[in-house]
Amino acid sequence: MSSSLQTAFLGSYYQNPFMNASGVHCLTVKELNELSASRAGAFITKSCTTKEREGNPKPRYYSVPLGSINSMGLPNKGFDYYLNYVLDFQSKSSDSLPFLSVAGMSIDENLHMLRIVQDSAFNGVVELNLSCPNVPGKPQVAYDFEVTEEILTKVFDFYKKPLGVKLPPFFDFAHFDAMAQILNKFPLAYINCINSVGNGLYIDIESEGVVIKPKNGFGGIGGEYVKPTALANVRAFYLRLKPEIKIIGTGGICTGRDAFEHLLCGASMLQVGTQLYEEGVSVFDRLQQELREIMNKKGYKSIDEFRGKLKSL
Ligand code: RRO
Repeated sequence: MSSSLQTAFLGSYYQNPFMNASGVHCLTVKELNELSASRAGAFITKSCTTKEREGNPKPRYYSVPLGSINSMGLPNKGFDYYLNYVLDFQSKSSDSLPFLSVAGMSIDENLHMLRIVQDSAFNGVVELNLSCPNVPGKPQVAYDFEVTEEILTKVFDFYKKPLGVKLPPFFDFAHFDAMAQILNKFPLAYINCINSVGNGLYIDIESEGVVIKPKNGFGGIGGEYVKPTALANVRAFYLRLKPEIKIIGTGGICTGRDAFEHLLCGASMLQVGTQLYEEGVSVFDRLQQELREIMNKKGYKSIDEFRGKLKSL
């Protein structure tokens, strides 16, 4: 019998664990419809602010051999646009729950959007993005541990629906420990590791210049470059968080093997960013086929048989 990729997540069943990473192929209704019609197990909307934003000047995304660099600057169609989309989706589809990503520019803006979601008919999952690296003058929230705790305290004062947070990569055991201690205080549904590796610099040797316009070429790095960092973050938090907090693995998923590695580290769902940008929504067919082949070869019938079971030496 062929392996099943069926995934239980927050009380819902998804046909497979793959979804887009917020920001890729999810800005417009057209793109979101393409995702929901694709073989992706689930989808998430572009991180949004209360009002529509143009984002940073172009060029602001650049593909490089080992991944991508972006400084999009949170372009989005505004909170109402995405809330209406997911409400409409859930009224037509009973099987999988949609994910709505929010990224307010202040604590109050996040609380404002979440209050509206709380009072709405939305029954999906909210991902609170605490890690946008690209808004000039706005540091990534989750690198400030005190502010992170303050936001989560204020959010869970009133927010009772499933909520996860998108985290930036951490690079030190002291930071894994400190962040996990904060996250464990809250009824989080999940964390998503990782957002792009913030403020990298890619240089074109021909022009002797940078490749994206905003922030003098500095931008978030994604793709193959970031997989080891992503895996480390998934693993570090899997070992530190209470079991009720699930993990979505994001970063460097280009093949079924990358997906298998994220699952082995403990991820429940998997998000694809750079590779989806490169390949379009057919990437989800290929990834499922490749993951299934690996599982068949190893004799695994379900993901639960190996999830989180990375061996130490
Ligand atoms: O829009 C962006 O520049 C952006 C966001 Br909000 C994010 O969370 N991560 C990223 O790499 N780019």
